[in-house]
Amino acid sequence: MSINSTRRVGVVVALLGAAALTAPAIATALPSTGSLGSSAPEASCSTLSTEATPNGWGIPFTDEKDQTASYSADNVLDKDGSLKLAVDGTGDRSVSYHSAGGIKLSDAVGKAIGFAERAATPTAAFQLRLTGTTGGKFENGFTTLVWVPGPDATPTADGGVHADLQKGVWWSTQNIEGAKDRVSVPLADIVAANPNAVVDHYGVSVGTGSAATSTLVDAVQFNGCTTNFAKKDPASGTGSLGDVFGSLFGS
Ligand SMILES: [Ca+2]
Repeated sequence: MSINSTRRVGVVVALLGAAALTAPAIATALPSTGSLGSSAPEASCSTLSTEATPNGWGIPFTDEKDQTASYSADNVLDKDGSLKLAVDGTGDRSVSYHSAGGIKLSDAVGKAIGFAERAATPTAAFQLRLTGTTGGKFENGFTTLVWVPGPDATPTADGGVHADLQKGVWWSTQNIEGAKDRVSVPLADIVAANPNAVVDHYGVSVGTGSAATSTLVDAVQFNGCTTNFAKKDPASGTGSLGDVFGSLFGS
């Protein structure tokens, strides 16, 4: 090996090292660029959430931090696992959220809301954490809208999809215009009565009030984004690093 080729290898190794150091920084910086040029911060779409790489899914609220969900190798409708929601009694709750970036509720209901579930009976609920609602007790208009499976919900014993929940009925944890006393009403009616409502977080949950139970959830759909929950990262987890290498060596 000549001195020149040895030196070239050294340069390549240095480039690889730089790419490895740079790639995570790029990945971390990306979501923040979404806020440029828009009044409400954009929530990035997380198409995959795994035990090692939750991609923004979890519990950002300290008063709910113990109500954790877990990642399971058991499947709903695909082959890579799911999100497991489990409670051990009526006082327990299990939930996972993702930022919705403060999009308008009226815009959110223009796109499909849904998720896949496998449990003996339909169990999981969908949550929309709002601010900007009208008529409630909180100054910032905070409430949570909840969709729960009714008697006509899609069967889930062999895996099923709760689709088009934006057309369904929801109840509100706070009394607000259009949704009072925890009575389920059409989401469209809530939207009409709360024109300034925005969605800060969305999520899936079990409890409070359920007897000990568990369910598997997957393919959570909101605002044009579907998140696949999987137990493990894909085997080709170096894909993004490979792209960096490709751009380095392609230039
Ligand atoms: Ca999955």
